[in-house]
Amino acid sequence: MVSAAFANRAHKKLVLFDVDETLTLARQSASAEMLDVLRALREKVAIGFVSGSDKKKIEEQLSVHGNDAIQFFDYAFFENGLVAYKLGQPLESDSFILYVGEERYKKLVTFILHYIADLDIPIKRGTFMEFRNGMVNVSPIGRNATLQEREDFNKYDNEHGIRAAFVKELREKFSDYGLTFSIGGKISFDVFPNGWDKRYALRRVEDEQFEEIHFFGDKTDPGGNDHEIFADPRTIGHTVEGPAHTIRLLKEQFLS
Ligand code: M1P
Repeated sequence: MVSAAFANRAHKKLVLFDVDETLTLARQSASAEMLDVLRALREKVAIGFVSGSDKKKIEEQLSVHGNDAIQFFDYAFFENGLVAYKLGQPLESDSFILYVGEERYKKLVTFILHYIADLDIPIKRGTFMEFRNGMVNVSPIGRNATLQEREDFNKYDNEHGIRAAFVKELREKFSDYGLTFSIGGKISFDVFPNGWDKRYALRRVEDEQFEEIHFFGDKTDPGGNDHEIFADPRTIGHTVEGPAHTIRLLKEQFLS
């Protein structure tokens, strides 16, 4: 039985979405059409998003066209659900630094910054590491890169495997840390404790006992940051090739 909070929905189902390349183009805003479709969907089922990104970035992308992302969705899961809201109210958070410990974290940061300093890539910008509540995000080019610089780096990375080599080295060097190194976006990778991938969000909806939980994402292949939640037996997974594809599938499967 779902709680009274969702009693007005036609179906006791939850539909969860990745954000970049699923609800929006990478790091861009949701379209008015996407928000209209989600609004119609929310009349039938509960809806939520699960992103690796932090609150600030997601709000730039989803709090658009006069909406507030946290109010617009039943569940808002930032940083894989480590920072979470249900029906506009915050849920308890967990902490990356408490898990890793200051001393071990310092060794990790020192290694990462040395590694980036020695990297020979076409351009470097700023903010090579971003410390978040539930994870650390690492970018060889730096998070200050412009949209064009992001695209250029992503192309270069696909050809030269910069991030793949980096995470391989980290996995070997820090094998005793219990950490996952996950290449989710275009210019960076996320570092978080094992198990704190997007499945973390699922434990936060367990109390509602939804009859079905659907998940839509683009990086659903092994190694992608949507893979674990997509392949989890608790979800029905859907792979999409971008926001236009998501809209098409939602119209076919839920709104026709
Ligand atoms: O798509 C999710 C990823 O989005 C950003 O990645 P990038 O800047 O590399 O495209 C980051 O916020 C990352 O943490 C997140 O997983």
